[in-house]
Amino acid sequence: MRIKHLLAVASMGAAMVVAVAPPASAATGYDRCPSLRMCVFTGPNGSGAIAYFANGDANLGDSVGPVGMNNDIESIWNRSGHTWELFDGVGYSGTRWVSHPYVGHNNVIAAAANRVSSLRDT
Ligand SMILES: [Ca+2]
Repeated sequence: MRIKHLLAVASMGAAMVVAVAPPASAATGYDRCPSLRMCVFTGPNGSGAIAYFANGDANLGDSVGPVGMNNDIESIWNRSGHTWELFDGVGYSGTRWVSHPYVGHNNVIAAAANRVSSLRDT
């Protein structure tokens, strides 16, 4: 029983490390964003936690895909090469904002800050 408990804790600890560990390059800020991805950050100017997407996420509040980003996106870098849509509702609903490619990284507009709940490649 004791062994089982320790294994469960160790496993959870390992998963948490994977989720928050920076890349091996120890990049910071916007530089953490891989090419060909849509990157979103919980803080302004590429600070805070990062999540990145190839296709999108219909619900940032569920456990499918990155977690901890729902209503918590303050800056983005669209390196996907495509136009993306961001929404304040889940399932691509509600107020819609558009992110164009090739414009560099930036803070989201004030009206969208900490309000995005779904996003997708168009
Ligand atoms: Ca999700």
